[in-house]
Amino acid sequence: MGIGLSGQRLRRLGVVLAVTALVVGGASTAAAAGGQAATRSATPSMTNSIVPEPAVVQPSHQRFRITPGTMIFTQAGSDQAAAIGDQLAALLRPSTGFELPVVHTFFAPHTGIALMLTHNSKLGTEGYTLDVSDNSVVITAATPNGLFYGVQTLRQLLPAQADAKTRQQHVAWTVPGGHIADQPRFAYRGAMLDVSRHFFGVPIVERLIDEISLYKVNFLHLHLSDDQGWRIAIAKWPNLATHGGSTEVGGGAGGFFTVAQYEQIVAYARAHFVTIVPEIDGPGHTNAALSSYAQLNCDGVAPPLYTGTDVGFSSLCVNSAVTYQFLTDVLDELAAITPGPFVHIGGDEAQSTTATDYATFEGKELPIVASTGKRAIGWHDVTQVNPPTSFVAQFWGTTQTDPTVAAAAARGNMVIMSPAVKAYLDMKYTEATKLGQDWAALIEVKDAYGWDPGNYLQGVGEKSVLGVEGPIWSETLLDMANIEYLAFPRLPALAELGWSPESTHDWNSFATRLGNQGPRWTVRGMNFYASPQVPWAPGTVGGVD
Ligand code: TNX
Repeated sequence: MGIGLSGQRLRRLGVVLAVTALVVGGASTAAAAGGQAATRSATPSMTNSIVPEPAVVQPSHQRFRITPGTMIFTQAGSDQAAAIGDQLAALLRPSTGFELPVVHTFFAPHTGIALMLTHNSKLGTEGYTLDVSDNSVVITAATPNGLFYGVQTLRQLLPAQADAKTRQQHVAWTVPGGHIADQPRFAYRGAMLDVSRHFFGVPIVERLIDEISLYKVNFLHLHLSDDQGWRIAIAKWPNLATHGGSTEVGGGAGGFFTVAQYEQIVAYARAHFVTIVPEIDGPGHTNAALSSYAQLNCDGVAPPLYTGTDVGFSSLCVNSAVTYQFLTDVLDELAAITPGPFVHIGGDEAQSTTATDYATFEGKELPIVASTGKRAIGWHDVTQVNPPTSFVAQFWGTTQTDPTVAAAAARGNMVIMSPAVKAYLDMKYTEATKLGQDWAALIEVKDAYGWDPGNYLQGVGEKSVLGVEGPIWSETLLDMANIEYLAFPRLPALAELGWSPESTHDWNSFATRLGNQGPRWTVRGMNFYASPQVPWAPGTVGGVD
């Protein structure tokens, strides 16, 4: 299981490139015939390159050029601002070959690139401004989060080669001029990785954090337990990881995160302004735990490990005290290594638990989560039990009406929107796609983009929506190339729905801006689906399924 593309894949890419070029040409022609053509272009401008689309963009005719003498200035007294400056320098030094010293300063200088903290509360906790003139690039924000997002926008305004790991010759490192004022529509913009069905280690999770944070995604939900595998070491219940983590779908070796590895992920995420949301699923999706400890089963018999892909066959023993001791121990240990505010309790597809038992179980688990100081998120199934209003429901349904979720929203519960027919990143793009599943829908890029999270589920309006999340379930996914193929380009589409004002949503604009991500992904060595719906910019090499 490698994090890059295998040699065989790279050889196949040559063929795919030729095919992609044909397909893309055809798509552009078809779009042009409709008079609504999204355009192909390679030179970044403030209007054709940024995903998610900023709230306010005012291009100018000026332009800044990064040269061997350019310096990066960061707000004096802020370690986080300094760290963001260092990240930018570390990204650009290999490709430009420039020194790019990072210097701390109290006031934005007249030349160079400056990352400045201000007290301007209009920018909110994640907003920023970006001003590019002939002489300088100035990013201001009220928080380091905003500075980080300003830098992600700046990266997208640079030529794609900026992301290269080796020195690029004959590139003018030009940033198009203008003014951007930006802040997110929703506070929660998430991705989920299922490390249970197939286990993915620290390098893959870190690479995914790199890729999602470029699109201002700020939460990564890790699905740490399911029937096929338990993926986090718990000191008081060690067999969970050593036995329950010892296989995966298809019978591979599986694996689990040690506490140190989990903490490494949390720290890496934090440096990219991503908050980890750990999930321990229950009462269903628990075969790996049941197999690890006989006393968690009502009949006292541990079932064998499971490597198939069925759902709905397992349940913790609801009327047994040891179940709640187990949950208390697990959630205490997990909360202690999770700095973020949320813990996800699953709660989906509990077909092997009666409705009464389900209510009993959730009624006992929710206070246990509260006792750890964390706020519970769960799949929307949990709204059946009238959870307290602090509970956040993650909607994964296939319809646009769900009276139980609407009633919860009316009571004050917030909702994360992950409708399976739009936001499930493990759904196939088309019937021809090999990876992924199709139980909810086939989801092409235009479908993934074409909905409004604040006006989708009846009775769940903008004010009840905490944000969006794209789950990457991994029944069919073996490596990073597989993950990337399903997440890109649909995750950037979802990121835009989560960040950009509804008034900016426009397929043709998005398709053009998305098409300009293609060369960046190619330079980064990412795998992705070169959808024929998108006018990929020259330099895009599509990936393989
Ligand atoms: C449904 S969505 C599930 C998961 C599967 C996924 C596959 C949800 C809360 N449960 O157990 O992995 O479908 O698409």
